[in-house]
Amino acid sequence: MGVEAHKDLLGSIGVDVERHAKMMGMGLEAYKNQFMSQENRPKGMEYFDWFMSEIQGQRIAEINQLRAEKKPAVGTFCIFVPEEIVTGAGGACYGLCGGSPATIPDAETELPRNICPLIKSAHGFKLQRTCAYTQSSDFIYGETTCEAKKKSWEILAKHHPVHVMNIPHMKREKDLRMWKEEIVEFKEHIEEVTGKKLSLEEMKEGTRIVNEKRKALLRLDALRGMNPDVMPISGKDGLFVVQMGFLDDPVRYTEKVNELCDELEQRVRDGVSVFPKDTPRLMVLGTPFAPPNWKLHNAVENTGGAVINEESCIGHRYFKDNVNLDGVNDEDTLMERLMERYAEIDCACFTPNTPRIDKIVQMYKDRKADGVIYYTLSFCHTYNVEAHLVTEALEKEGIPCLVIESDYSPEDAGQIKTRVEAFLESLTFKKKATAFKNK
Ligand code: BJ8
Repeated sequence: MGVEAHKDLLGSIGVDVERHAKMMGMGLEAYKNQFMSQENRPKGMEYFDWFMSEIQGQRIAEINQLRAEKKPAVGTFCIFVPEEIVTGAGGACYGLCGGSPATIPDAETELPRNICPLIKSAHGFKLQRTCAYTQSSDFIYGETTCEAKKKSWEILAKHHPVHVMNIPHMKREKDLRMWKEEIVEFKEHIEEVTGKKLSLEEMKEGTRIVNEKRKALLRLDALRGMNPDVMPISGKDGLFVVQMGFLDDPVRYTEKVNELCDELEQRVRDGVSVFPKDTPRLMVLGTPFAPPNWKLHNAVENTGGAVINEESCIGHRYFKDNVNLDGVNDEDTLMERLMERYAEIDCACFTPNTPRIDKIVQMYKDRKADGVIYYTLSFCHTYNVEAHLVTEALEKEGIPCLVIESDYSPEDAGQIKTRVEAFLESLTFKKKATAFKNK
């Protein structure tokens, strides 16, 4: 079916249909070349290939059907948004387009050039009206995580309703109290949109649904990275599955991720790996990879490496913690538990953020990885500055690390490839030397 079949709907929600169709055509072509050409892909990826073909078609129709039933549709740019509440209200909470360089020139008519590409790309999608998710949302839920985002909401609000959540930058008692109030306020805002009070049971059900989704993703993460001898799925496919988790219906998505994991478990039992033995296995740390930002994964996996995990918000940081529902019998306790879960997020916007550093070292050891790439988007000051402390800790542990700062333009793809190639060579050499020493 695809976008063509939903042209009228797209037009009715204000999408620039012609420009949108052109962009989607390019996106699907890129997906075909970069993903569907991989050999020995798990059969379970067929669902995600289908979802990609309907990403701005059937899924948009589903979201707009929910809106017609007075259910909320909330667009986000950050994992701090309590999606459990939107899900509990029967609505859709999804990530908005923000990973393409094609919308940046438009954004630069309103925003400065020297800010993070994610913010500019997302802003440009709104100005161009080429993200059907943005066009479908009742409101965009912004947060005060970084300086550039915080200020850009004021400009974005001229074009689309925006509701901003105040995220503290420290995790002291008083900060957490304020955070809980923000979650309560978010719930009240959802009630305003739907014109209906949310019951405790509905919110608990929304929480159960999202917990299950995160559990499935944690399962996928373990299958990707915990067995050094068998890597049953490529890093690119692994990343793509996680990316789609921010758009798909959570119940259907969880079912499909679990089906894929069943197949991957079988592959592990049968020793079916998509990479040759001794392929250097890398963890990637840092800022989120919004689709179609596949540049780094392509660079690694086209030059003989494998990405086994993303320590990122489109990755492990998103699904590492769940909401504890044990003994939750009233709304106040639920709000407290939500706050506790969200406060576990170790985004670099917090100071101090030492748990993130300890976690990275532990993850590396658990996965018996060969090296890490610390990846930041250009002008992301929080992750760029935090790189110093992370690389210092990695060095102390003797963990090989390559730092890459990049934006969405294709111009540095060649340079990144060369640097990744050299890094992989050094890891292969180290592996051989260790094997020789242990003989
Ligand atoms: S919880 S990482 S999703 S804020 S990359 S826009 S921080 S300048 S995306 Fe993020 Fe939430 Fe944190 Fe995760 Fe700013 Fe940095 Fe750009 Fe960023």
